Amino acid sequence: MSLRAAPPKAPSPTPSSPVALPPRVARAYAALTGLIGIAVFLASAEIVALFVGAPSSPLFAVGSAAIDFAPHGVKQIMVDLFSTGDKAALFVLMGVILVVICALAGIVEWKKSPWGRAIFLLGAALAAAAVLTRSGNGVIAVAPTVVGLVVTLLVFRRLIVRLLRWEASTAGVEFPTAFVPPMQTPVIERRAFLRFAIVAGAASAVLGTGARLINATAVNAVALRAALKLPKAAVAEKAVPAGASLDVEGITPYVVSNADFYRIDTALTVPQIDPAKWTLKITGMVENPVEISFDELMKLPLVEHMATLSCVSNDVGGNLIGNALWLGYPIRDLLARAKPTAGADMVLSRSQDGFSAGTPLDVLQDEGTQALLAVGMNGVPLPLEHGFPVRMVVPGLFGYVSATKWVVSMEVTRFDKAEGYWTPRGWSERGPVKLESRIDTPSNGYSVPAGVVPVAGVAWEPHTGVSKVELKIDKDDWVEATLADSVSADTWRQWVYRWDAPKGSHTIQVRATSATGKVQPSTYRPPAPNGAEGWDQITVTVT
Ligand SMILES: Nc1nc2c(c(=O)[nH]1)N[C@H]1C(S)=C(S)[C@@H](COP(=O)(O)O)O[C@H]1N2
Ligand SMILES: [Mo]
Repeated sequence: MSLRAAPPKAPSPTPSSPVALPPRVARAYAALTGLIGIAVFLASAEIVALFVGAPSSPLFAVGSAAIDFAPHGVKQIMVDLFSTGDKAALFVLMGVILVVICALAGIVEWKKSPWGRAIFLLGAALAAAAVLTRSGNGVIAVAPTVVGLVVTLLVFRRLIVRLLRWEASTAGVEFPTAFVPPMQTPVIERRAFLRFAIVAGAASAVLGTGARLINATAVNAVALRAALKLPKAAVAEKAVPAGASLDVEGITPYVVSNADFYRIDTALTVPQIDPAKWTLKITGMVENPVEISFDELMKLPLVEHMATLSCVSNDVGGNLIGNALWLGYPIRDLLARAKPTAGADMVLSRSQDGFSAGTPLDVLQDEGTQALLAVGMNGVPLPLEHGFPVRMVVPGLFGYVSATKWVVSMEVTRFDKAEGYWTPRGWSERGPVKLESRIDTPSNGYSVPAGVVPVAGVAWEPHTGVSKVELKIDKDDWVEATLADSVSADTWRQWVYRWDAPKGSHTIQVRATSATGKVQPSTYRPPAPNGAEGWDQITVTVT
């Protein structure tokens, strides 16, 4: 018998002790970690959405995208099985799928990092895509999803590392990666994992539910817009003549789709307005202050009017211009109710987000100018970014002095007493749109094969109209392009010149003549303070 005592053995936990971690149990904990991961994601995203706007919530976006994109068959089965509860059933089904995938992500990360995190990354990318497909959501709307993903990846990875350490400690081995603090006993490692899991899970549940409830009750204009049906126009616009659209590749379409329509505003996030709570007040120098609700507006005889809207910042050759079919009520008729008093010469319209525009009163009252308080754009309710639920559109005036989106009030006043948002910022008090023309095709700097090359584009002077478009190719004389038709003088016109292009490098300039005989001036002027002037020009190489 040896006198030397055997070194005391580290007490290895028996399988029944609470710190033991058989692989089956570890796997269950890994799955749980994936569930905590999705809870952290949803909670942090909902919290960020409190600031960015309810429609930016990935939960909302994925839910409503699922309703839009669920294949018809699935929808029908849902309706058949659950009658009116079809949406709830769809969401339960999605929830179950989500739980399974996230639990798997936990197990995958536990077994083969970083593939569990990759699953979260992929899921977040899909959620971001769903957010971006919601009309009204701009790029900033992905912020909740992105922040949610970053927070989730950090918390989720940390949880998995804690679990792996606990596992390693029970096996009496070192956790393979350098991780501070150094490995502790299984009891301490187990506690560290559980404590972190409980805190992350509970905080997500409490804060996420709270933020979700606030977001769910916040005005969600995306959902309200989707539920809105526009009335039929009492006065329809003339049909677009077949000759308004030239068959030329690369030319801007006569009517620009809402998705392609340029957007300019000072709003960081798109205002969320509930039509049921919207009113427009007409105040100031009027005999009869007027207040009209959205419901009242929709019951009025609405007028369809096609008009080209343009931004004063549009440089020569620029694309801050578009043509659309607007549906709305003539502002002139609302002003007639309010009865402006003598001496008033301006209407200062204000938006919910603090923008304002000063529009000449006589333009708004003019019988021949279809200035609209618009609710529709190209047959659908105004997209959120184009002013949902109500905006102004005034043919012939730049947007900054007339086209107030999310409009909530009109104050009848005087130019010497009030000014619109851009006036003190270096832009003119008045902003009639200038006569301009643009070459859409060929693109500047491109090569084209010799032969007949269609040179084409658009020309405009909304409310006056364009009567002629000419091209100057190199030093040759001006040649006249063919003008397409238009619905009225309030819209731009397409034009084309079929050019027999000889080989070599060529410069092409364009100029328009208005319906009143004015020729577009050649001297370049920049957009500030009241709109660019000058001829658009391209250089092409014919090979
Ligand atoms: N509330 C609000 N309305 C606004 C603006 C704005 O910044 N805020 N910009 C104006 C300008 S400068 C233009 S050119 C038009 C652009 O309208 P769109 O974004 O629908 O093309 O909106 C006008 N209405
Ligand atoms: Mo503008």
